[in-house]
Amino acid sequence: MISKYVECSPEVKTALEEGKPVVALESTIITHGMPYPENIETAKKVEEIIKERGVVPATIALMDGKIKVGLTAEELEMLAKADDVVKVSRRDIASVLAEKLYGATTVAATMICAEAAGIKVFVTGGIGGVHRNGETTMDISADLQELSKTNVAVICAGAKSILDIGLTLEYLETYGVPVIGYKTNEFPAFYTRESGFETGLSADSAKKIAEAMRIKWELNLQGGIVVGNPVPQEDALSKEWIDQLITESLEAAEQEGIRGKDTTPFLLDRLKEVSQGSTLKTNIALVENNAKVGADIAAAYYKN
Ligand code: PSU
Ligand code: MN
Repeated sequence: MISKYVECSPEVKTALEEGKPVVALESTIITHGMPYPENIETAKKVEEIIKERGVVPATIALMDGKIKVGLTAEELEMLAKADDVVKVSRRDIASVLAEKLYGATTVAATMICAEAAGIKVFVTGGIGGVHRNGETTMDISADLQELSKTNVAVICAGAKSILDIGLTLEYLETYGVPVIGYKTNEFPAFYTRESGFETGLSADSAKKIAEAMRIKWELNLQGGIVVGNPVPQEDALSKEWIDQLITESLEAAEQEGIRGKDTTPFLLDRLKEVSQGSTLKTNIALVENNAKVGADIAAAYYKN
């Protein structure tokens, strides 16, 4: 039944059939996370990095009533330029397919589509989480619930401090989601290597993470794994500076009445403006770094 809606590119299909490593990539980062043309340049670069490591990249989006797994260069370009693409989380998938709209998948939706296609590793920039004051607004990304039920490992640079990182980690702990620091014990905060919060778990190699994935799922411990891979030191921003910009941007969002699914894209765009592009540069660097680690994890997982 599921395969009726999933359309894999020929490269992805062959790799999956032959048991070769594949890495899923999300599309919201392209449509709502970065401006054109940096979005398309990054999307292509990330695919290149993964291919260089002998792994097949599979960018995921909804088009023509299908879940497309592995996009052509034309499809990527179209998504990167379009301004009418729907940001799709779990709740939106069925309606966007029914209406045959263009849909960009968030972390939650990409996990669902990757699992439907049989992909176990997914690389992104940062995960959604509990927003600041989430305990009263109840703005908690559906990414967190998804991580508790869908068996895909998500390689990210942590979560931004536009979120409440402490509450995000508490939520993940409650739902039994392993958060593993890659070569660190501290959960990274996207633009910075530090967040002030420990992961509780850490791994020193892609092989160890691949082993943890295998054991978790062999034990039928349902759900995903978060791998927190800190941004390289040379690309990290100063914590004091970015914290200040984030505080100002959150105030601007409040004043402009930005809510719900528009919040994250609004904050990303504003941060890019007020930092004169520094946040975008760091965002690109960390996604590329995640692609390297994610490809290594996929290669190790499929070798077992
Ligand atoms: N964080 C980023 N860039 C992004 C996102 C998060 O640094 O593009 C996107 C991801 O697709 C993530 C989504 O799944 O935002 C979370 O949105 P929300 O908070 O509305 O659940
Ligand atoms: Mn939200």
